Amino acid sequence: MIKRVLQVNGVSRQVVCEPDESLANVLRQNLGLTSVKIGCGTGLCGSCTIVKDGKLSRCCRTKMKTVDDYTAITTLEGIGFPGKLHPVQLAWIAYGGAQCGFCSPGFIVSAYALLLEKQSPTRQEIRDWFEKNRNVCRCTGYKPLVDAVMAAAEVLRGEKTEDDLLFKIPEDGRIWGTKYPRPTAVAKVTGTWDFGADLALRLPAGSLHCELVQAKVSHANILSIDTSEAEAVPGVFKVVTHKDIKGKNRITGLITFPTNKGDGWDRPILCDEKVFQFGDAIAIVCAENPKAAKEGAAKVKVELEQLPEYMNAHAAMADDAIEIHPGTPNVYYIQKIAKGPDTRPIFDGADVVVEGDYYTQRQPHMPIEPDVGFAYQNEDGKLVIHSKSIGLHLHMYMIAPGLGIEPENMIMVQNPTGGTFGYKFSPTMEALVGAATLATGRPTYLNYTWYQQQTYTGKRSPQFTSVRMAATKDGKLLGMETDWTVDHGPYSEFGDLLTLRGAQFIGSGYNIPAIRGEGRTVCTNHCWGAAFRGYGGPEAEFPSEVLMDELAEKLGMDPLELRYRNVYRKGSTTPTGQDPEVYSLPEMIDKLRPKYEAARKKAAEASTDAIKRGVGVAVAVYGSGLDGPDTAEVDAALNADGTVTIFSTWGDHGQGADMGTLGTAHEALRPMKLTPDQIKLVIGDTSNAPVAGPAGGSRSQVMVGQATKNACDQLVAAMRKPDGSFRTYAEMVEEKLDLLYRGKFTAPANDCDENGQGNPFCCYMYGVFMAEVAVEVATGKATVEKMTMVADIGVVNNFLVTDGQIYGGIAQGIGLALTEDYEDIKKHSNMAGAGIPTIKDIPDDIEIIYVETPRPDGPFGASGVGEIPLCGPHPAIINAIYNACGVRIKELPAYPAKVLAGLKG
Ligand code: MCN
Ligand code: FES
Ligand code: FES
Repeated sequence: MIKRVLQVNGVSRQVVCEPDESLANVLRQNLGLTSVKIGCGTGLCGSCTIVKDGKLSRCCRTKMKTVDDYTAITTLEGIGFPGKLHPVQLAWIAYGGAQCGFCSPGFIVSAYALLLEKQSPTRQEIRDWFEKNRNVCRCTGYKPLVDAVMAAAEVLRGEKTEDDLLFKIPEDGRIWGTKYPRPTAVAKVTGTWDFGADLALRLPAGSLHCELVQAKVSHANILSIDTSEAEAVPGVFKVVTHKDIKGKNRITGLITFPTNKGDGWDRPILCDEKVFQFGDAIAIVCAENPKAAKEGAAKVKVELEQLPEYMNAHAAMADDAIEIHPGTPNVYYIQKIAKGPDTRPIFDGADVVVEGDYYTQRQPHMPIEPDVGFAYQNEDGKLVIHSKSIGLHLHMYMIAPGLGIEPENMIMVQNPTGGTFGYKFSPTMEALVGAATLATGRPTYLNYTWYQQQTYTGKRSPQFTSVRMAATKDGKLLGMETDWTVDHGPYSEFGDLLTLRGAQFIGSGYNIPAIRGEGRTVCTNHCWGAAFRGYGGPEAEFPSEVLMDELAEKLGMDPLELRYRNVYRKGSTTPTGQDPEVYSLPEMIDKLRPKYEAARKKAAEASTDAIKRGVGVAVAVYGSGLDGPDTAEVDAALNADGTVTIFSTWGDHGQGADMGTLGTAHEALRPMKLTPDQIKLVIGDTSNAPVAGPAGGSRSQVMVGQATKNACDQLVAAMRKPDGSFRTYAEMVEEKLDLLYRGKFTAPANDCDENGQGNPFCCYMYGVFMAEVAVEVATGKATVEKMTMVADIGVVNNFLVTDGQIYGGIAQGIGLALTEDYEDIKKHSNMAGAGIPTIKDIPDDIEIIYVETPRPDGPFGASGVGEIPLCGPHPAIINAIYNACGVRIKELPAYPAKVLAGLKG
């Protein structure tokens, strides 16, 4: 142990710690300064940024033995706090800089240091600073952060006042359709929004630290597991294996369709007979401290018989491949599409036919906050599990039989969450901490390292897609044939539903009268397929949107014009045969056209021999909802002081369930003339709120929004007196009127049939994307210089949120196009290796044009937004690369080496 005296935020603080402990952990654990967040833990993300002796430092990498006595340290707590915010914090709120908020403390400290050094930085200097100091954000697309620093600098220079940064409620009192800041913003910009690892520091004494014993191979039989040496390590309380699990020891994958050849019970909580993928959990070492847990985990002996590893769909489909789950074929689900007449005669008679093969990769979600959770038994003996779950009730039903506990004896709570982008549509560690607590009788806590986050949570499923299109010579689409193969990894979880997305969204946006095709879900030994923002949309729309450009070229037609001729108009139907709910695509393309012409002219003028520039477009459509009659419930209660509380399980990835709920409830409660702070939010606890459904499929604003509105409408109706005035709380009690109302909504939609035909969604989101790209001829490196999105997401609840959703989604689309992958388990296991976009990868110039077409089935006309911005950037970028330099990339990501090979070849 060593002792140090540190000058922290202007005061002397003494600490005693291990010499090898990190400064980040000491600030967090010994001094309670939890604004210092630990994301990557390896110096790559900047979430632990502090000022140390006048310089920025990523203190997760700093060992205490290298820190001198009296080192001066400034953390976010020393810069501003609730009630006295620094201008940078105020600006972060005003510009929507904190979505999930996990990166915010590190960024704000970094921006604070920049503004001490430079009073009037340019936008480029701010970008260079964040790049140099490795501040990485996965939510915001960076532009709002640069906006915030510029505004804070103006305040610090006296050109603007702090008051200028505060949101002013309009005179009519309405916050719907404004930039009202999200209610969690102050906590997020002050580092007081407690994420799972922060909450875990305050678990009671006696809580156990968990460390996983994980597979280091991708496919094997387990011959034996020996825990004896591990259990002898001082401090180890128990090593939990499959033998300790009282239930089925399986997480159900909730098979959606009867034609699925699996039964869904394929994912072990703790491996018993087999290892199915790298990182699979085999045992949990529960110990009094993290060190003992780690030491114990290293001593668990697992004897394995290695089996052939099928690391992609083609390998698993080979004739000699063994069944990964014995008894279930590796190709376990087939989805057909058959719309309109037979396509064969159409293709035979068409003026033009084009076809191509495409691949979208295993995109990693890369939240900055690694997975974290804890469990305990409450005073009623119920098992309470806290995690990053964005589908609390769903996860409860998926893990309860495996744990051997009735759902009514469980409570699920969502901790403040540092981004998920869909990976938390899957249970990850919920069943692990649940099993550990049931086996030990103690509270248990598990915090993945970022390496574990990357190697042992689900990813976007890679997809191989072939598409053929037939058209007349004037560009009218006549028919389409498709074939797609989804590599879903070893676990079936929602794999059939994902494969259905190929039927629903390949070629979506266009009226294609005849479609035939088949998709299949394949079990492999690479990382399991989880939902990822867009869930099948980016995979489906990449092939058809690149092929549309190939068709345009063959026809000698402008690609935007080809799209314009074919997009949905009255009388058109979607690939599933549904009438679109609105027909805004022609108007959206009209809005883009002048910008497109200007961009093409600019690109032509700015191209040189060394740097080629090009412009690419893409259309994208995605549904808001789970398929069919999607349902949500929300409660609204009148409080004694006249305020209203909303009880909801709208899951919050960081997108803004808080603002979504507040904006919708405030609008619905407007007759009562409540101010926003008179609406209290209780979100994310199954013990006090009904089933809102998971926050996936960009469904929440529509489904949960409608249920919220319905609950509020009922309350308002109950409070309204015959003369139009409203009952007080006392009058409601006196008249024995209910004080709590349960709002419900069921989408007017139906499931697709075996041919992929039906009306699966009541609301869709539409996007038209334009990418302006520069390609460096010497290296093949493509840089996106500007992105434009025309978005129809219905009527907007909150523009600060939807702008942020669009910037952030576009940034992930750029990553999908150019840099991101999780193929090589070694190389892609850290943020940099896996290609997370840093600020230099994302243009500062991102333009959003809204076309707000009210949706008949959305609350106050709203549709969803979350996923659409990630459904179109990648084909637009790939089309732009082709238009710049003539290289058509059909397998993502478009690494420089691939483009260079194309340039040379
Ligand atoms: N919204 C709005 N007006 C509209 C539509 C939506 O103001 N017309 C707001 C909503 O109030 C909500 C947000 O936009 O705050 C997203 O709403 P919606 O599209 O309904 O999506 P969900 O709330 O169901 O969120 C899920 C969606 C998905 S599926 C993924 S994945 C995702 C995403 O949103 N992951 C995210 N956005 C993310 N953003 C962040 N920062 N982090 C993630 O992990
Ligand atoms: Fe320290 Fe990522 S840089 S946690
Ligand atoms: Fe930056 Fe979520 S707000 S990572």
